[in-house]
Amino acid sequence: MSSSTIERIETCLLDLPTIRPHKLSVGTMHGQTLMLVKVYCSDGVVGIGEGATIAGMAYGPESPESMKLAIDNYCAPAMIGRDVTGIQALMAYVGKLVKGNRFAKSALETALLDAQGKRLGVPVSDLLGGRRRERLPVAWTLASGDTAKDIAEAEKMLEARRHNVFKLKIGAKELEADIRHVAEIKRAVGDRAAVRVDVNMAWSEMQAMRAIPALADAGCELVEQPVASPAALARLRGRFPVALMADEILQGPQSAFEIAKSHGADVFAIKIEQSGGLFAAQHVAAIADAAGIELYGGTMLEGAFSTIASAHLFASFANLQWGTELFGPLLIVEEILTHSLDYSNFELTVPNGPGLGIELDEVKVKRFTRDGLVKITR
Ligand code: MUC
Ligand code: MG
Repeated sequence: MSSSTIERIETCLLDLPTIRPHKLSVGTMHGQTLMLVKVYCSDGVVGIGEGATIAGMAYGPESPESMKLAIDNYCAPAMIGRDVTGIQALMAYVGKLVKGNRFAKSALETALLDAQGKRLGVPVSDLLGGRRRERLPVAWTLASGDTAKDIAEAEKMLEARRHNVFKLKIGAKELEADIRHVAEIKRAVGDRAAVRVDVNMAWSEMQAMRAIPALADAGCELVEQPVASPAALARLRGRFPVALMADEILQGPQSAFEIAKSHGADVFAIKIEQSGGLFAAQHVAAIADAAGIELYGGTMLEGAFSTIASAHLFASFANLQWGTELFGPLLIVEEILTHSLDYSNFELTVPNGPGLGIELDEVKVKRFTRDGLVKITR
């Protein structure tokens, strides 16, 4: 195969409104900012990647602005002129020069995989070992902050056959109010849908001890990241008839190994960005499989590019016992694609064209680009 090198790298920030306010215990989102990165290669191929996070810097250590800064000032200058076909070697080189910045690296690795797939005429899932499934179950998050509104939203989703697994964002209110909220929603949807909760680390261990049995009684099947401490999560695990899932404490393979060693979770919410890229997320999955920990395909409420990169990866997993929550593009007002993604019958179809198999709509990109600014590194 002929070699190809990187000629230029472009980044921009897109500010997109959400379809409604999205309320988490860490903050309320009214919009989502996507950091898009385009890698232009000497053979004419262009790869696209994306970085996104939740509620500015309230959720994690990176922001779309910090991802852009890391790429523009440190990663991109080091990557210009380098061979793009050896993705792991190139990302290892970037890793030597730039520590941390997992989300920025995930965006770059996504762009390199998209480019390589286009170059070889194969989907990204083929570059990750091949897909085991064509469609992925997709949960929806009910997070309007109002029980009646959430029930109405759940009914709409069930009616449209778009989602029949609902994750409720709790942890911002009193325990009793949150438990009532979950119980009312589960009562309303009954056997037609599964109900899970995400506390986003808001509880102390004592609060979790009080709340989790009540949530189990209400019919909740899974509690995501109830507490911040990995040790507290490990102590809670196995005490209640409900699965406990690690999310925020899962920051790449090393943390996955530590959690597995302490029997610290029943389920891992794997996210490509939090893992530090698709290959690192593959390692997290391997650790989970080896430890008997079940898997869930998580999201940072990303737009189409990170969502579909995640879909290619999750489609290749041996185990995906809890499905996915790859609904990010549906929460923002525009998909920014020329062709819509296929969300139907409670599932998302994994595209099978070359690379990620999706195409950016440049007109929409222009409309939402912050200050019309694109940074180019040559
Ligand atoms: C999280 O904490 O899992 C995923 C779905 C959602 O609504 O928020 C995210 C982040
Ligand atoms: Mg979570």
